[in-house]
Amino acid sequence: MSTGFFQDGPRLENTFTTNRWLKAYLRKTLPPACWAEVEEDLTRLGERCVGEYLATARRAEREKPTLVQFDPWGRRIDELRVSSAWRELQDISAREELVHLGYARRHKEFSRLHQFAKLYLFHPSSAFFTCPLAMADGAAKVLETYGNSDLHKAAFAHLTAKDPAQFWTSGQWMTEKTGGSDVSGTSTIARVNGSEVRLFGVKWFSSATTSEMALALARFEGAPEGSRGLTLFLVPMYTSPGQLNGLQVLRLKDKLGTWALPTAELQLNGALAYQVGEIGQGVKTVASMLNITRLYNSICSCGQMTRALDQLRDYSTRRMAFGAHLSDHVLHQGTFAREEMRSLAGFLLTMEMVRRLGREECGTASREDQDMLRLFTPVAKMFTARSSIQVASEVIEGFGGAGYVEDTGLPVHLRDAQVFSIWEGATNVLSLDLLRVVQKTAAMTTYAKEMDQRLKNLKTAEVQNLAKQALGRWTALARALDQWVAAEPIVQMANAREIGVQFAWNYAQVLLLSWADVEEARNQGILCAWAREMASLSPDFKLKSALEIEISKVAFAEKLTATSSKP
Ligand code: MFK
Repeated sequence: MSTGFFQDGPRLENTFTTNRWLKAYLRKTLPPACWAEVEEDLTRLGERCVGEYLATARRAEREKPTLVQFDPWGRRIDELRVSSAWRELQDISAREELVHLGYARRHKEFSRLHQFAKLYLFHPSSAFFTCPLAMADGAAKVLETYGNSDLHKAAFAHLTAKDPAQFWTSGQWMTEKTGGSDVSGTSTIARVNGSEVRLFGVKWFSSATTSEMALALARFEGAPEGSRGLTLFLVPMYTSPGQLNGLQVLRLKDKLGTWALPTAELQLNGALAYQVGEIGQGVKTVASMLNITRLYNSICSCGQMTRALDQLRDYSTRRMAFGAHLSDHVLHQGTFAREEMRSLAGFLLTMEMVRRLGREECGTASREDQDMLRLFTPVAKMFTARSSIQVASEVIEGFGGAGYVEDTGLPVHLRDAQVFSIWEGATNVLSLDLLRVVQKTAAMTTYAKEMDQRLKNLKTAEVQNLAKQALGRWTALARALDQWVAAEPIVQMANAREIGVQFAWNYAQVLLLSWADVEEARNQGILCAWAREMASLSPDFKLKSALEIEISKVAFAEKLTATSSKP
């Protein structure tokens, strides 16, 4: 028999005005005139993200994409059917100028901050439409940098359009059966026929299959093996409306999450393609796309964490257990604060990289900006991606059984978060990218210098006190880093992931202290409390030695089973 009790579910309000740090952060970071415009835009967007955009995204998730491969008479058509809501999300993205802002550069070097603040709010109400947006932005970056033909320029104009009728998104076709992280085994062939180039091969993961174009890696016939033999191509999806460009959609992937997003396997049977960048420089050319899409991955992880935490915070004030609201239980408070600090650290790291990206694109970046951008793009991505899984898991647990039930709309947080650490480079691959930067550039020296300067230049008393502890930790880490840089390759590699985590926590704390230092008293008090909480989360670090690495190989060594002694 019903008790007549019904639990209130979590409620969301304007996600900008209720955000715990975005407003204060932007107010301190943007010039006043720019901030006034951005604030108005974000206030409007924050309202839509809990209203019509969220409803559209939920509809897109309910009405999953399907693939119709044959017409009633047996002709191959490969028609991808997506919810009208998915198409609406594309139009919304154009009208919100979600890619356009980054290239129109209305706010000069601050344009990227405006754009990414919007993506941060939009992502959790977008059904992952941010994936095609990431690809569109990454492709625009490649074409802006390397484009040299009318066709390149036309594609760039579409990718950065704010008119829905003109706006295109892009796919990225790199992954093949032989490798996702390691593209050196790419077997797609680029065949030259007169002035045309046509691609033949299978692309194993094409996200954003509804896009109008893609950037694809392929190997010219006769080109060397390995990744140095790869070239990048622009491939239109259609040659005329409804006519696929020499390709077949083999099937849609049945994925753990991102249900509205059509991800497909494609067979390229002579798809017309247009070279971008130099022959044999495909990886280097596509890297500028990867660095953009990785920042998207980071900001979307942050948006997802914030949304999940917002829902739990609200619910905690409605749910009673053991005679008190959840929000009054000390263990719940501690759990929540820990996850919220993870989310804040990710936000600070990502926005700092976005700030520097804006400078780089407007020609105002220093050498140090460039070093830090290159060093911390993989770090921010690996940290936010793993954090979003952890946060989603804790949030779901915080809701108890309700968190595990589909129609509460909560399980999607965990399903979707899991893709962040896979999409655009797995954690270990990003750790190796971090190592690549350390080995090839002077970025480590720049980082060390910046940490020292930031910690020593803090002015206010409360912040300086915290800085003393941070400086102690940093000094110890810097010593370990010296050993790491000088270590043999196997030791460098084995430690790269943990080093990435250390970089993330240490730099995020220092960014938080720098921010606290310029805030007025009340905000400074809050930021200092957060800085203390964040400091308590940083794991201790000790460089793994060659011996320890040898020992850890035991996980893959042959098991001590009795099989060999079986008769
Ligand atoms: C949203 C929902 C999605 C739904 C489901 C999706 C499921 C997942 C689908 C996927 O498959 S996601 C995976 C996408 N793939 C990747 O993210 C690739 C990951 N692998 C890497 O990032 C590798 O590090 C890389 C392919 C780049 C390594 O290639 P190489 O050829 O072994 O690297 P190499 O030789 O070190 O670098 C070649 C050049 O590029 C070098 O420059 P130089 O020629 O001047 O020396 C590098 O410095 C440069 N480079 C590499 N990475 C760079 C870079 N430059 C700038 N930035 C970078 N990030």
